[in-house]
Amino acid sequence: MWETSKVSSAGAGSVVLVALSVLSAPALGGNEYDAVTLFMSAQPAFDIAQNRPGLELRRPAIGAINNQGQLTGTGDAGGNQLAQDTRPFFYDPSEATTANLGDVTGDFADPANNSRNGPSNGMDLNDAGWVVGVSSTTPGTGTTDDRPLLFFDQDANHANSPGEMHELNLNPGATLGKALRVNNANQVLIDGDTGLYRADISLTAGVVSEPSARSLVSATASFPDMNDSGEVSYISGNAGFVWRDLDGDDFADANEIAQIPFMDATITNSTVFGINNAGQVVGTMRNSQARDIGFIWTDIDGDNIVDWDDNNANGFFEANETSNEVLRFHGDHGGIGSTAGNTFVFDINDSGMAVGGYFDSSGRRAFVYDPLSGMRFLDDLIDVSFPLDLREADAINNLGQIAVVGRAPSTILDQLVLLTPLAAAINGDLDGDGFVGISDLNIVLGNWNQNVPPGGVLADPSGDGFVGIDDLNTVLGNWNTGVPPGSPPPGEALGNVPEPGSVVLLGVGLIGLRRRPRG
Ligand SMILES: [Ca+2]
Ligand SMILES: [Ca+2]
Ligand SMILES: [Ca+2]
Ligand SMILES: [Ca+2]
Repeated sequence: MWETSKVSSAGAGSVVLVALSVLSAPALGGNEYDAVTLFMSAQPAFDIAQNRPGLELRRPAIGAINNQGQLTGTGDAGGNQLAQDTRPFFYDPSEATTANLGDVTGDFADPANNSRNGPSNGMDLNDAGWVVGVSSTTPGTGTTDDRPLLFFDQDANHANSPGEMHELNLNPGATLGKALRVNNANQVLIDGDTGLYRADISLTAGVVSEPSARSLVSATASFPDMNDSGEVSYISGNAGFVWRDLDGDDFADANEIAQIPFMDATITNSTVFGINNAGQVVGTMRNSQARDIGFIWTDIDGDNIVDWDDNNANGFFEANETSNEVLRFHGDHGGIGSTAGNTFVFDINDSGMAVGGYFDSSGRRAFVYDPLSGMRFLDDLIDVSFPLDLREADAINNLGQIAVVGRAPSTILDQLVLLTPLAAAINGDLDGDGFVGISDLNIVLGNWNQNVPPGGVLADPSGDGFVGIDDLNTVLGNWNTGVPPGSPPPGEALGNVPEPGSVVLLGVGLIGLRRRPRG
């Protein structure tokens, strides 16, 4: 129930109060995500015309989803999991199609061809739809023929048309390479036998150009991620690192590299899997029982150092020590609260929603974490009739869409599943009941003038962490959108739909009032 004092403190809500004083708190819960398996989605017309083999979408291998809902990862052209049948896929939601991107030599892994090239993979894509990955260029095994690829659907036919697949240059001194990440500043992370480099790429009218200079991130690295500021997280040896170019010289100075602390002196292992545009980093730390403990690090004081209370001053961040910068999952955190099992956090979006997998002796479960609701298993947030178990969540975008690995019970066949938040289906439908109305307005008012965790869809449709005029206008601007709960079946007359009345007038009148306090 909203409180009069909260709304009044906004200075502009007194009219709203009168109109809504009898409203009750909304009912929440039920399904939060629409789940769709993309395992065998349709091919684009172009691929069909070219007789290209379709791809089955098995585990996307830390694949990626962008803010258009496009996906990339690795598909299987043969259905029997042979290495030479794997090719990058490009899922485009505008036609719900999955394209076989082939490799840089134009080999699309036709199972009837006995000399098809080795495995190629899609690794990442940015919001413009640039796909990066690795292309094997010969039928041989091994990595010596690996080359970095860049694909862009220039003609918007959802498929790899002639001229759209590009081979990128290798790193300085390198004989092989793979493109692992791309950001919205057109930077690409390329790994090879001389290290992990950050490269600036331009793609104009189908032509790629690359400056010769690249920034060496690390001589050895795996599983890197990169945000739009060019900050890079990566694993090297048994430790996780973050490079932030604090002096902006495109050079990884020693003082710019943060190491994720180990949790224990006897089991020295920490990993990182992702970094978002707020600079938050996710991964795992390992404790003295060799359990992987997922974490989110937020560098609150901006010194690029993981700060914690090292009570015994031994340089290890042990389970009984605390930090206001590091959130750790289970054991010492009020999430699932298990005392066994391992938690891997694989990705985090820009509003701090993180996804990953919880693994123990009884199996694997995909989870989502958000600051409002904590850590929850995704199986519990979808329709109970969905036939697959959700085993691992690999990627999340800023719309809250999640790429998940699913598997039917008693099988070993991994399948790519896309989860889309139901609440986001209609802008302003905060409680996810498919209709924008009084209950949604009440959620905004109930949190009026409050700072809430960024991205908490329950009370902040604008996603900036503060509930105010923008959020009110989002609800009012979509008023009456959708189907009111309890409506008669189609064809029958609709009952009375509540109108916001004077609230609408107030909202319209306040659209120009954008200044907002922040906490
Ligand atoms: Ca195309
Ligand atoms: Ca620097
Ligand atoms: Ca710090
Ligand atoms: Ca310690």
